[in-house]
Amino acid sequence: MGAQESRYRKVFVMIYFVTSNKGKFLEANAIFGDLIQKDIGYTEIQADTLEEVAAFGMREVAERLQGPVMLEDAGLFVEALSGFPGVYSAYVQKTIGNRGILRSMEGVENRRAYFRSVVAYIEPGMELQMFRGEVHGKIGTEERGTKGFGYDPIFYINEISLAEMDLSEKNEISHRASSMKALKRWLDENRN
Ligand code: ITT
Repeated sequence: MGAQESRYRKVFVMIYFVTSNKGKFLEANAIFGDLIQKDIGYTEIQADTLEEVAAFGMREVAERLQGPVMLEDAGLFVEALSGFPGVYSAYVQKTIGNRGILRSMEGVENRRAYFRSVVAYIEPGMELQMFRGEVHGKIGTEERGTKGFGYDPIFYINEISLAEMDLSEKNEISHRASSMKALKRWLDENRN
């Protein structure tokens, strides 16, 4: 392969990760190593599932960016709140935040909850691919830790909150790590 061709290949294989969330980007990039963050925004429709939100967003984004593109929609699903905030997680985090979730869980015994991540990927000439990951845990009774982002301080696994874990520890177990690793496996098998 000549220098010119190898330079072209390198540019082509770099994947754009469309997200406004630096924390997400850092976690994903710790798995891929060569992602490019694109904070260009896209329409997040009101829908029943993360898959619908991701697929709709991807249609818009794929028209605006040439080359391999991924985006991810994630949510926190609390069992005692019938899956809330779920697809409304971004809005709820911005409005009532972690304190609001803790307040709505006061006196609630069933603290079970999970995070779900759906990553969508497309490249020219290929069909849309989606991969899902989940991590199950509990809503704590207080915010703990300063690492991570979003709901991490109130989401506990074995008495430790995600915000108390280093990025590498979170990436051993998280919803995002699972969906991203599934995408990475698919890319390793399906791209030259
Ligand atoms: P983009 O859509 O621009 O990627 P976002 O932060 O809006 O960024 P989501 O809609 O996927 O991302 O996330 C919904 C909410 O859930 C948002 O408030 C996040 O902070 C939060 N969230 C997502 N993943 C999380 C994680 O791993 N730990 C804690 N909170 C998370």
